[in-house]
Amino acid sequence: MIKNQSVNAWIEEMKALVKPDNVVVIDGSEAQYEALRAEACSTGEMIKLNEETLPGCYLHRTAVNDVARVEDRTFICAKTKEAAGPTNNWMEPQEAYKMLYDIAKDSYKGRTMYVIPYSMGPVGSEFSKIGIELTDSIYVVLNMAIMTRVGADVLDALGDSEDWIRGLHCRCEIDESKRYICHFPEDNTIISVNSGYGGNVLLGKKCFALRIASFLGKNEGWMAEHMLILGLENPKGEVKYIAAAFPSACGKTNLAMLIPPEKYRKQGYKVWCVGDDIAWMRVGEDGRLWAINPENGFFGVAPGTNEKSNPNALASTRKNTIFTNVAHDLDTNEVWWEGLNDNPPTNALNWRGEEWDYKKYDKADKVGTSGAHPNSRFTAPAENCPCISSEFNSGKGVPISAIVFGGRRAKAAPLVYQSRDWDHGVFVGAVMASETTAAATGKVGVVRHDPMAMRPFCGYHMAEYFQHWLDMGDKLGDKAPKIFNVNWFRLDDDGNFIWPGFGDNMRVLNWILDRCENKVDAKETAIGYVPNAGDIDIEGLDDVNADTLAELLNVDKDVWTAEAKDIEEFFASTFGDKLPAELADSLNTLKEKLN
Ligand code: GTP
Ligand code: SPV
Ligand code: MN
Repeated sequence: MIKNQSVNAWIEEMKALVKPDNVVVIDGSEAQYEALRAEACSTGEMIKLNEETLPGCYLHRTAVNDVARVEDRTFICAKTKEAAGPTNNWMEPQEAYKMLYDIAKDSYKGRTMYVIPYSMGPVGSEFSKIGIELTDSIYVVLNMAIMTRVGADVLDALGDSEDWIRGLHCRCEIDESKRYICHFPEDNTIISVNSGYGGNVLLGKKCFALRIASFLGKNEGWMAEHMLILGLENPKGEVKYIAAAFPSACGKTNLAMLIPPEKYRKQGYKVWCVGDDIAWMRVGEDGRLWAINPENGFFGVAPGTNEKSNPNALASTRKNTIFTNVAHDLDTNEVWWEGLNDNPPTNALNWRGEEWDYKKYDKADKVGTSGAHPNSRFTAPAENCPCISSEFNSGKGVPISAIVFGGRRAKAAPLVYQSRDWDHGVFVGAVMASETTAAATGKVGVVRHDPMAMRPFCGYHMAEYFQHWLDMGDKLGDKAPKIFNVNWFRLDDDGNFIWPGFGDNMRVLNWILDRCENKVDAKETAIGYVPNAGDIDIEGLDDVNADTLAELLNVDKDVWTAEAKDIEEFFASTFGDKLPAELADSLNTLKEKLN
């Protein structure tokens, strides 16, 4: 069925290595998917959920040791360690291939090799790139079918080109001690062994669309970013697009699909979702920055998703969705997670598949006592989303007016501020810090530097990545989007969120777009422009008054002096003299302005 010589040659090579019993090429037909779903249900790999209330939906549980991305086992196997840079793990490519091939050898014996031809981006768009993933997991096939564009038309679009990304996934024995997620940017190759969890195995997503693509983007003059894309429509029917980078589990899906507060809805404001996790951006013919979402679905965090926080995400999961590591209500054959509602099921299995008693839930031990794993996820088709943008399938992309960075910061970062210009905006992105979350293994809640929310996803030296951002700014000139920073996660002294967040974040987006159109003034501070009191609309918010807003917007001199010292240490210890001069200049300006 596959005509492309380079694809066939590689499949033959991999077959000889992993020795599958048979090979199935995924053609994108519903009949083939349906047969795979049935097979996965017959082996227990997936559980069919209530067909009346959740048509076409399935539950899957990963191994207990395999529930998140593994950053400490993720490698950039560039020729030199220097090319991978200080923020990546590195392995010498030939050594890495040898180690991985030893692990992968014969690992498909008794199994089927599924060949998934997929496109990141609409098939045929000039933004799009094609990958072939080989996997021995039906769960991976069915997730890729939702998350990417899969099938025969992708092979047609590829033709006999050799420009495609190789991805080999081997479940092996799901042995943590032999789990590796390796990228060979110079060979357009990804190899993932001993995992079955999302970001480690859906190779189109973080591995290709960010780690490999960021490297391609640097060489080809475009950008691959960990960003949502949304369109904000005003009452006149004009739509302006915003791209926003927040680290994992810091609110991209929620912001991308937000429903404006009632007052704004009545006036005619709407938010349209173009993407919730990844943006590929390039300079268009008109000189502006244009973006597409290379994905075709949402791999979203389940806990906390509910009718109030994110009704659009919830609606997206009501059909043809795969749920991973959530609780299973045995009475209704439906799914449940913490934060869905206040009625946990009383006859249920937890994410491990064990009988579960919601009364034993202990906030201090979420992983041990919750029904759903804190990093449990839904894989939902983008077409299910009630607010999906009419531009979603446009191969042309959407023009970006504003770029927003943000993270989880209990103190320091104010609700919103604007950088002075593009180069300063690159500094604002480069000094992002955020509390770690359950999306990756390791300790949760530790503040770490996560430049542009790309620390785990940048496929090359991060100082060069900063330089690439600066170069893009030079190309864009006065057509460059304005750059902002937001923080929805400021805490009061009792540990409660001060800002209501979710739909009310629209109030901040409005200020951002007003700034882009020079419609509103701002106050200059040491860190950048902050809204004047009165310019963030708080009407109708019960828990936010003028004093609270002042607190949210406050730039505390002592806190920022400490922050500047921390940034200086981070820059010096991580990048040394590879740090672009523009960023060192911005740091000096910050220190001067604080004095
Ligand atoms: P990844 O898929 O891992 O990249 O995550 P994401 O950035 O898309 O994060 P997501 O929108 O799924 O949100 C993660 C968690 O943050 C969820 O538990 C949300 O309920 C919570 N969250 C999102 N937005 C807000 C907000 O504005 N305020 C508060 N307090 N919590 C939020
Ligand atoms: C993230 O961790 O940022 C995700 C989920 O979006 S994963 O696909 O696992 O990377
Ligand atoms: Mn993400």
